[in-house]
Amino acid sequence: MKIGLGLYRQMLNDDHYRFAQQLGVSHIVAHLEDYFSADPKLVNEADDSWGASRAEDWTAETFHRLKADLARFDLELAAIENFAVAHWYDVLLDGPRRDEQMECLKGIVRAAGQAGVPCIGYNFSVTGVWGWVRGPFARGGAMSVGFDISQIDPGSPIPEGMVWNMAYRGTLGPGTQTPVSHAEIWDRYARFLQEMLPVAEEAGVVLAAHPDDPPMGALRLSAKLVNSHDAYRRAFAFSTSPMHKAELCLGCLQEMPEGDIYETVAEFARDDRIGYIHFRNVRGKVPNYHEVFIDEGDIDMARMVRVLRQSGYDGVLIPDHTPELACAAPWHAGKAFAIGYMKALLAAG
Ligand SMILES: [Mn+2]
Repeated sequence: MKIGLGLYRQMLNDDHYRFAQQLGVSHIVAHLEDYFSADPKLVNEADDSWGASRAEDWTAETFHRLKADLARFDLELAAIENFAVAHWYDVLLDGPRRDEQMECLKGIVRAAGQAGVPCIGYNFSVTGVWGWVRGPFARGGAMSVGFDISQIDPGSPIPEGMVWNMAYRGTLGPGTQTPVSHAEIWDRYARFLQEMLPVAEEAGVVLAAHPDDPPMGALRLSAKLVNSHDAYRRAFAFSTSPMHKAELCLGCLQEMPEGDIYETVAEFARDDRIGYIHFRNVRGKVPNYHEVFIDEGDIDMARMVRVLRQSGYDGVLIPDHTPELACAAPWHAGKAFAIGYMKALLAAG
C-alpha cells in the first residue's frame, strides 16, 4: 500500500509539494475545484454557499502540468478528486444541459487518460457534504466537523442554482430546487455510468465513487445515493467494468448505520473495487457522529490495515479530513499526525 496526501486547489503549489515530500508520502490526490472561492468555510451555515463553481477547461495540458510539477518533488498523481460543480450540475439534477455536460465530463476523462491520470474520484450527490457542524469534537477539544441532526433543519430546501453547496451560475434563487427521489437519483446514476464507463475504459481512467457524506437517507429533500454498505454493492452491480470502483471513505462507511466495516472492506478489496481510500476515523453514526483523530475513533485502524493487506489491496491511502491541531499550522499539523500514524501502521505490518 502507498500513502498519499490530498491537496485542495489553493494548496497545489511547491510549498505543499515540499511538505508532502518531507512527510514521505509518494502520492498526491488533487482537487481542482475551488470550493472556497468566496470564503473558506468547511461547514455551511443556513443557506449560504461555498462560493461559485467555475467551469474551467480541464485539458490534458492541465493534467500534464500538474504531474510535471509533482514529479519535481518525487510525487505521483494518484487521482483527481471531484469534478467541478459547474461541469456537471445538470447531470446531477437531470436538467436541460445534461447531455452537453456529459460530453464535458467525457472530455475530462479522455484528457486524463492522455496525460496518464489513473483515477478520477467523484461524488454523485446533489447536496454534497451539506449538514456538517464544526466544533471542538476531537481529543483535547481539537476543532473538527460532525453531524448532529438536532442542530440543523434536514428538510430545508436547496436554493435554486445550488448543487454541492456551490452556486453554479453566479447567483442563487429566487426559488428552490425540485426535490429528488430515491428512484430518480439511482436512475440518473445508472445513466451516468452507462455513458461514462465505456469512455473510462478506452481512456484507462478509473472512476471512483465516494459515498454520501453524511450518509443519510435524504437531506434537503434530496435522496442520497451511496448511503449504506448495500448501496455500494448496488452501485457496483451496475457494471463489472474494471474502471468502476470506490473512492472508499472509511469515515463515511463507519458512519453508516448497518454493516461490518471490516467484512465490507475485505469484500471490496478482494473484488478489486477500491480505487483509493480515505483513511480516516470517526466516532458515532448518523444521525450523530464526530470526525476524530485517526487513533481515537470507532475503527481499529491497525486491524483495517491488516484486513486490507490480507485482501490484496495495494493502492493509495490518504488521510482525507483530519481534526485541526491547536498551533500555528492547524491543517499541516493535523495531516502530519495522521500520515505519521499511517506510516507506522504500514511499517508494523
Ligand atoms: Mn471522504
